[in-house]
Amino acid sequence: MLNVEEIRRDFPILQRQTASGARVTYLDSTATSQKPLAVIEAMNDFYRRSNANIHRGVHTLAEESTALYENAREKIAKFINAPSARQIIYTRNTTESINLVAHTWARANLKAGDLVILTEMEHHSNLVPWHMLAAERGIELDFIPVTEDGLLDLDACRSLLTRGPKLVAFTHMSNVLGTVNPAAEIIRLAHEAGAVTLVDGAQSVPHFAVDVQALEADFYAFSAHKMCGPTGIGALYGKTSLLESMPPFLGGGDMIKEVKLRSFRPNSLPHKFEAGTPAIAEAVGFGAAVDYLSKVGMANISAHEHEITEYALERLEEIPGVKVFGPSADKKGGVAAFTLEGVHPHDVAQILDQDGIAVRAGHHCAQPLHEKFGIPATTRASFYLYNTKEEVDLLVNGIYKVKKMFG
Ligand code: C6P
Repeated sequence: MLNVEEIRRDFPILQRQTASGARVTYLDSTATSQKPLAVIEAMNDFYRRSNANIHRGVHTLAEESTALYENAREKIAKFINAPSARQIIYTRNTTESINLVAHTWARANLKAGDLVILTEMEHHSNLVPWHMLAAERGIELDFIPVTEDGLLDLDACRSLLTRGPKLVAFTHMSNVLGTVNPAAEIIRLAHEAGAVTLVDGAQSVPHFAVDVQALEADFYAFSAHKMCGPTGIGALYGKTSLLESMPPFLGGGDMIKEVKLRSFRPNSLPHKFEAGTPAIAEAVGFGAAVDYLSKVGMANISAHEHEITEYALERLEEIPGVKVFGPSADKKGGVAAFTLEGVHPHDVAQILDQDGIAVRAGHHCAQPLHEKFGIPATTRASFYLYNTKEEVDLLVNGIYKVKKMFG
């Protein structure tokens, strides 16, 4: 199990206070996680010692920086059990990873009338790229419904699959309901129906062990900043045969083997999809984040989050007027999105902030899901390896304070 007090010492930001003198209670890791010293120092060291452009120079610094960039790719591949680092494409984030698939694989393979299946619990980054393709190409979209208790309706999924979709793209874990979807089963069903699968792993990779080979995922997208790494970098995993058959994404330096005035030959994997000078220090930080999480142990992290979430749901549900969305703790990760009767979610978040409690309020980039539940917004608390039951108590006390202020 985790020694949370020791872990908290790894995160300098958790020691700070707000202007009012309150200690920071960070319950917003679903938006972005905090960064341990190991990540901050890896990036600092990179700029102090090794900074140079990659894949271009023969000098010592260029070779060092290239090695650091590529070593990080190896670590990331190992972290999700990808067969090869060639199958890890660096992107800016999950959003760009999904857009990469929509721009390359989908534009090369989908035509008017082809069906893409999504779910009602998707983040906008796994909705809007498909809306854009629907407008451009006339592809059809349909959605696996979400049940009242926040689960995907798998019977409805099976029936949608009889319509022969070309792609099934879904989130492994909802950023609002916290639902952990049965990814292996959905992928198996989708493959039986002849569809390619794309998994949005923005909320899964940071919180529990993900094995892309065991899942048999065709594409898997995630972001470094939600898993103790820096902003500005993410990854797309893909099966080699798919990645090799896809046209490049952006054109420019590094993604080519040869350029003539009127033509070019794309580079081999993974460089074919990485045009221009990439986020090199961020890749180094991403590698350090993966090292940090591996050292703590993903099984320990998910067990700790489960304990905190179970406690949080229990305590939140005690508060009259609070309604928590999503399934029970055994079917979800560390997310508790809730409404408080008679108080706008933004007011809840603002009053909690007076005591240093950081939560997010709004639709969390999942507007259709909120619409489904007939609400414009929720207040969302989310938990990670550094959160404690005492912080849950502070949240609960804060909500009682809000209730008192609003009578
Ligand atoms: N959700 C949240 O507060 P990016 O921004 O590309 O790193 O991640 C996008 C994304 C995609 N899918 C899911 C399930 C997500 O939760 C997110 C990011 C944050 O919920 C910021 S909106």
